[in-house]
Amino acid sequence: MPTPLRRDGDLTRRTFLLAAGGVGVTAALAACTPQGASPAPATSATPAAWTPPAEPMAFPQGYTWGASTSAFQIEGALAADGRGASVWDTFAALPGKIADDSTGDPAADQYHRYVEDVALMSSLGLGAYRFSISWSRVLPTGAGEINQAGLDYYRRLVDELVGAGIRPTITLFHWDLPQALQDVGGWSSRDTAARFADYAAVCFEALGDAGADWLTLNEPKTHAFVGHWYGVHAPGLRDPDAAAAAVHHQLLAHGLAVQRFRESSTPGRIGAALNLIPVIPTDPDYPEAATFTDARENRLFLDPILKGSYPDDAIGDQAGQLPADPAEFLALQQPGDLDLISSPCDLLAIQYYGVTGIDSIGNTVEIAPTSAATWQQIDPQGLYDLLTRLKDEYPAIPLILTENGIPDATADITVDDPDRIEFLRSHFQQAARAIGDGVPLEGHYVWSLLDNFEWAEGYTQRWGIVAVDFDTQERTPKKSAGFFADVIAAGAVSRD
Ligand code: IFM
Repeated sequence: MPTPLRRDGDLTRRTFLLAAGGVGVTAALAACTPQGASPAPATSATPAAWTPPAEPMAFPQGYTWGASTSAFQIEGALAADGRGASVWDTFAALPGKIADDSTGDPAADQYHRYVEDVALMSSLGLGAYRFSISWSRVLPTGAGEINQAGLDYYRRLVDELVGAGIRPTITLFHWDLPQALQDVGGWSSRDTAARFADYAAVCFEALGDAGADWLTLNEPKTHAFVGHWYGVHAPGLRDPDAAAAAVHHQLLAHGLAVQRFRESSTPGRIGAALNLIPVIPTDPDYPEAATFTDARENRLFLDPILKGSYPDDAIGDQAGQLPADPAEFLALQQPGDLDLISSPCDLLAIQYYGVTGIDSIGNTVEIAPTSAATWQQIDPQGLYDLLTRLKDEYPAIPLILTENGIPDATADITVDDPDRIEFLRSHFQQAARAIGDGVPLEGHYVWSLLDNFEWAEGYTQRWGIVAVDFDTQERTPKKSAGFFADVIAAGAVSRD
């Protein structure tokens, strides 16, 4: 059985000592969930075991520098041009679900301001822009007749990007399932995977000429766990078996879409975007719960896609496991499913926000400083550990890091973001270090281009390198955007 990630002995010991003063909370690690929050104890920053060299660390020629967003978080225009409702429209309208009672309208109104936003990207020197397509803009009921006006929006956006020399990286599903599909079972239903493949084929046909990098799913873990188990995201279910079904059916959807991509001979590359998290046992004598947590958080998604099998320790009633019925999960799987899910991909996209400690009984332990998003335990070296683990334990595949970032320390609009500069600098350094050690990392995308609708947190967390005034829609690059532009221009990150 693979062991969860461990550092060198030094760090493990230090981590353990820090953990002794940490706060245990029920394990809830998928990104964006307030359930991951624990009152932040005054832990000192975890000192890195590695220090960057004095000279700037250069990135390879052709390294992709990008920024990411997603449709529901930035587009606004929820009622424009025939768009259908998604589960997030429904969920955000329920009282008490969103911290500030906001909705996805107007968000950053990119639907109407994409020209300005692409110009902004150009001014920063971005080589790629990752956005997602709203399924219900293209197919308002999730299937059937195409809404040409919705599809045309993405055509205009792609053309604008390509015209500016910016490569589109297109996510097909970033959690905004058409409500009409939720009404007939959502991801609990196997049929949703087939509907997704049809929708993907529509997008390949309409936008395939751009030679984009395509990402089938964004963070299937977060959508399955936070949306179907914790009930904190849409569709708001609290049912571990529904979460397990959402895992399998999303992964099946991924495999079917990869197959349609190959059949259509669409130029470009395809893969999935997984949020992964190093899991560090805080009691080295009892690492089992951390091993199960690693299975649930990481291997449950990596293994089927890259190895064609599910780990046998991710689901069950042990501390750290997804508490669904393993027999029910097995019954969802039909012959050939895992072959489909492991259809060869061109790349693996990973999203990295930090690490977690797990104690002997499966509680989350704070072992690193958190950001304003208290689920996020910041540890740049964890990125290096994760990247080298992928190289060492999985079949070789090009990697791109499609999300990496922190929220501002304040909910108020600001352009002064020294923490983000430090976060980016230290993560760029660890990425360069990993590349130097043979990791096939080809690009790094910051989350996020713009302040936006941060799901259950509404507009109370600002993750952009560009500030957005949601009243006027004025965009103002933060200091971190200037820092990022300098790194891009230099093709290198310096020590400080
Ligand atoms: O905003 C989210 C994004 O939608 C998915 N990954 C994590 C980000 C920050 O929580």
